Amino acid sequence: MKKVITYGTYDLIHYGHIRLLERAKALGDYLIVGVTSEDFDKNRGKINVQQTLMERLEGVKVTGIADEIIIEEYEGQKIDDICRKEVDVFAIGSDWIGKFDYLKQYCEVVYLDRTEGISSTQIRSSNSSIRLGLKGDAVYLNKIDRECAFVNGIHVLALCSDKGADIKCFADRMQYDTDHYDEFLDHIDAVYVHSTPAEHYHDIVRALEKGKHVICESPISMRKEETAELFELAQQKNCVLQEAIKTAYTTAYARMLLLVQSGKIGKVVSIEATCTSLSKDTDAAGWNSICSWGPVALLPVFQIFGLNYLSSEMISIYNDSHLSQELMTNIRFIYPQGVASVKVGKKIKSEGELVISGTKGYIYVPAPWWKTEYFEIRYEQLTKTRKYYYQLEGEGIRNEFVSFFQNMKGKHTLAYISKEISLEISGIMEQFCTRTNTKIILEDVNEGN
Ligand code: C2G
Repeated sequence: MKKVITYGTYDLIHYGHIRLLERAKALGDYLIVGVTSEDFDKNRGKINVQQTLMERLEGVKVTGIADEIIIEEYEGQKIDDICRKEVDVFAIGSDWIGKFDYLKQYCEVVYLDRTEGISSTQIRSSNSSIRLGLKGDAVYLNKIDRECAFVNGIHVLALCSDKGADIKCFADRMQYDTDHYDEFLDHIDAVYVHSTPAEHYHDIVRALEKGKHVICESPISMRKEETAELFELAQQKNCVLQEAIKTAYTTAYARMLLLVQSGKIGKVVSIEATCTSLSKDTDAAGWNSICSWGPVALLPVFQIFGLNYLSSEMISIYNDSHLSQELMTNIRFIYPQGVASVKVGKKIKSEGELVISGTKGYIYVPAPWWKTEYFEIRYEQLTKTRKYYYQLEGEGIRNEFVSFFQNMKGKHTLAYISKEISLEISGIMEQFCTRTNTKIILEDVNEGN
């Protein structure tokens, strides 16, 4: 019996896939089809897959062409499969020409002509293309534009900014200044807001009132009540309102949370998160340390311990009596099950690590933990240390926009930051601004060279 094997994602299975399977099968008597797992696809940069692995397996199954279906989970698995299953022919589409020649030492390799004029990418885009506009002045918008190019179905086509010239990527696309925000909104389906924290609320209200979906760089607003109002408006208008904290969408962070929840370090009793950066434009446009770093540092605390803390204390250190030059802020939360401490600063430097301590061991995420690909679970016995690595493409921004896209399409599978957490984050911003429950330290710092 001549055995043939082929591999693919088979997302939204189409005529091109079916033709390939038929021709592969015709090369022998028995066809094995390897369907890629979600992790495998993510690792090779394929992030826009719309169907789950189960749906894709089912898609291949109903064609009735495959004699056996397996899951492709790891790099190098093809060699393993070919040897173990005594495969005679490896077949794949001509878009891979040359890439699998290394398999020739194990079996015959055949590249079959790809069917022109059809692809999953095309189907995904035509199903549902979203016109995205960017609102704000930050240079960070360049990054968003660059990363959105990897997200199928999202097209960035307009910018609304006072400093359009600084945002390099927009030379040949629509640009509006902030006086024309309403006109800008008329040209898009969804907006990414990264104006100043104080402007977020108004920018979001106007977008939602026009029925536009919103993804807003955290914090959504500086007052808990306002954020609640925005979520209500979003619901009335049937729009998505999503908080953008890119860390939440990185694979390493998401997996780390799952390991904590599954009890790998026992019961969690302490969380310490530090985020600092030294930048010249400190506090530019209201992006002080609590707005810039607070939401990301608070995220693991609220996601692991929840929101029912018994008490909290905020300590802010300033180096001027007008309280305009904040050096750093520390927030301590007391929970029934333990304590959490968050340290953020834009005029100090510290080790930007995350440590989650439990009754059996602890998780250590090295600096800069908010964009890490790597973490360790450590135990009393050093030999028991486990290291985890998950490749990070685009600092989490790509996944963030895939999640936003899926939310807009009504698939809530990737909503990582709950509304309740968004509300609590705004509450902390409010606490900082009103100095409620806050200790102030005035540090007379004479900066040396
Ligand atoms: N295909 C084709 N014609 C198309 C589209 C796809 O012949 N119009 C072929 C591809 O060449 C591939 C198979 O159908 O052989 C599955 O395609 P995808 O689902 O896009 O999977 P792909 O990313 O090519 O995965 O490690 C190799 C991968 O597993 C192959």
